[in-house]
Amino acid sequence: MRANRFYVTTPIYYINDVPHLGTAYTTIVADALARYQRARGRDVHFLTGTDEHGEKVEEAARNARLSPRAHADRIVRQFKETWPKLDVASDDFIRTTEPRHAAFVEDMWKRMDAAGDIYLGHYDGLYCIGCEAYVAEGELEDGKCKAHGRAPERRQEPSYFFRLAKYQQPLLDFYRDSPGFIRPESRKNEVVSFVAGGLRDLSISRTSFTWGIPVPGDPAHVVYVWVDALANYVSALGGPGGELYRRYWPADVHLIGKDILRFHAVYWPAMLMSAGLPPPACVFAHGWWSVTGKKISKSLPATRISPTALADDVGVDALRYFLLRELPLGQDGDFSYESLVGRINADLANDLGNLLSRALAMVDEYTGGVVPEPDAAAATAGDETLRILAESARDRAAQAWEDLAPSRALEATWELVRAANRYIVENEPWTLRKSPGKEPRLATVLYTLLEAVRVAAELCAPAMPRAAARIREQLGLPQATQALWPKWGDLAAGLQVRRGAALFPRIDKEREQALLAKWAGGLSPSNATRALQGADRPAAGETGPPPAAPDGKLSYEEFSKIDLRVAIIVAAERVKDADRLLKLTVDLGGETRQIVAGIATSYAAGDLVGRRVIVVANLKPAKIRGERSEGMILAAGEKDALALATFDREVAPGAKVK
Ligand code: ME8
Repeated sequence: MRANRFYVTTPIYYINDVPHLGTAYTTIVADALARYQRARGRDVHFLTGTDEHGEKVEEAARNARLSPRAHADRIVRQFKETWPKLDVASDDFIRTTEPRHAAFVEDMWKRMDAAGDIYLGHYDGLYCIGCEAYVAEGELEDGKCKAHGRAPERRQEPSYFFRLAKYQQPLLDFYRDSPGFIRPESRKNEVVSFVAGGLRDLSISRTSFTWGIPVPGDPAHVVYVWVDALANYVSALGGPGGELYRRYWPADVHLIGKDILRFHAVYWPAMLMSAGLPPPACVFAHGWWSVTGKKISKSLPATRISPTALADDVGVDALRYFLLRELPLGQDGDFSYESLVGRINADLANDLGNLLSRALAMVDEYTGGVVPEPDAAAATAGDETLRILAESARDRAAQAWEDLAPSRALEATWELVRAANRYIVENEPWTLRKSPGKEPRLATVLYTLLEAVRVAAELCAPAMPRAAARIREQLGLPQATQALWPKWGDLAAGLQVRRGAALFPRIDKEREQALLAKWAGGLSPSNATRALQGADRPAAGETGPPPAAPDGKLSYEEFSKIDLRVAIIVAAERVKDADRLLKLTVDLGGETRQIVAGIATSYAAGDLVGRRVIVVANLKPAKIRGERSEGMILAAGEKDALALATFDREVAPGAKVK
């Protein structure tokens, strides 16, 4: 990377299809890389766009009964609308039908021609429109293209050729001298052996259709769509004479899928060498997503996941987190809804969401919501351990983002999130709060905890910009115009924190079922909507729970369905305008919940904090006086003299009551 500059690109997508999970993946990864680099204060340029010429697009327009231009405008609008909905913030969007693009394609052609690398010949071969490339007989399976499942057509046409063969040795030398050019490393060998096996000159013009950029000096030909498309990375910078070109070229990363590696790692650097322009620093080919085991394809509706619809169902942050975290960049992966829900519940609701709500609930309750001043005299080795871990997580995350390994960056981030959750349990702020003279220690613990939350939020920001912004806001921090890579200790005491709704609500069984049914297309819209809204009564005609046994006795199996857990009350307050109700925040080990309990006439709010109680943890959430209640606390006795069920020795929060 040139000092302080970072230029990252996605492929420009064909407009024979709308954005889907695969194209969204590449674009979200590129966006996260750009956000990380911006957070490091670098001058970032992030480019995406659309590849609008060629036979494939001409064919798609014909099928849609539109002119290629009208078809292009229609699909391009969908791309331009989709990316911001996924919080993709590119600096530019290039369309190959723009004049600025054609200008550079012509310039590049002339440069290659001037280098003596273009000649007129005749092509006779098999052409796959899906690939927009000639294919060799040996690459076919049962006479069909392996990638597109269609038989290529025999084409005989006059064609201009690029002297690719001449660049065999220069390319091999370049790969040797620029070891970081093809990544991941595992993909490099396949390219090197392809080139070492011998290169044939490349056909770079077509006469069989007209939807393209005319060849300079011979308008009977249009420029081959791949030559046209690859040029976008430079045309978008205004070509070699442009200010942006001087600032950003060569690109730091062309992020692509493995399907188009050969075009980027062989043809593109050879064309640039011929045109006298430097090649990009790195082409990174990521892996392939399948959907529940199947290739994403127009003919398989179940694989046609709309990324924006999915983001509407689970939240943009959750979708982005999942895609970045689930699959190490470079590897193939299978998308399944169950694993999406699993990650949301485990990593986002349980780990990060709970960390935030636990921390804010305690600060709200114990210090009136003010970030306390830590007291160096009250610090312990445990605080220091958390600081060291936070700094190491930050540095490992940075290294991982630099290495183009988002999944590893998030793994490091989560080490901090989990350590911060453990820090709460180890330091028991609710006990400190009730111990006279422990105020300085309580202040130090709460400060350290909030600082860990803040650092974790900043580390999450490249992947989940909304969650990071929300955490900043709840911590009372000003919204940075630009995310900043965090430094431990920067959190100012005195800020006013603000509690709020769950950052990532847990997807409970019922909602999960509803979502799964919706995604499988199995729910009627009314039932799906009802279930998605979390309605708790079965609809008319639906079967309810099985009737109780006639003698009223439960089987052990039925009893064991009740999930009783040990919880510690970490905060309690009265519910406005309700004499009997207290709103409790309880710590269930890895999880914080809000429970509304009718015990206000038996207990004062302040006496409850720190108590261990028994919670029915799998009770359906309910709204009581407008407050969400996610469980029930066990108690016995008359209504004004209730006694809470508790324990006669210490048990860890979250432990099962049997
Ligand atoms: O190839 N898994 O455009 P394209 C992961 N216009 N990534 C996927 C994917 C999947 N299942 N499906 C698609 C083109 N992608 C040319 C590019 S660039 C100068 C010209 C992503 O619309 C992946 O990045 O077919 C792949 O390389 C790209 O979409 C192909 O997009």
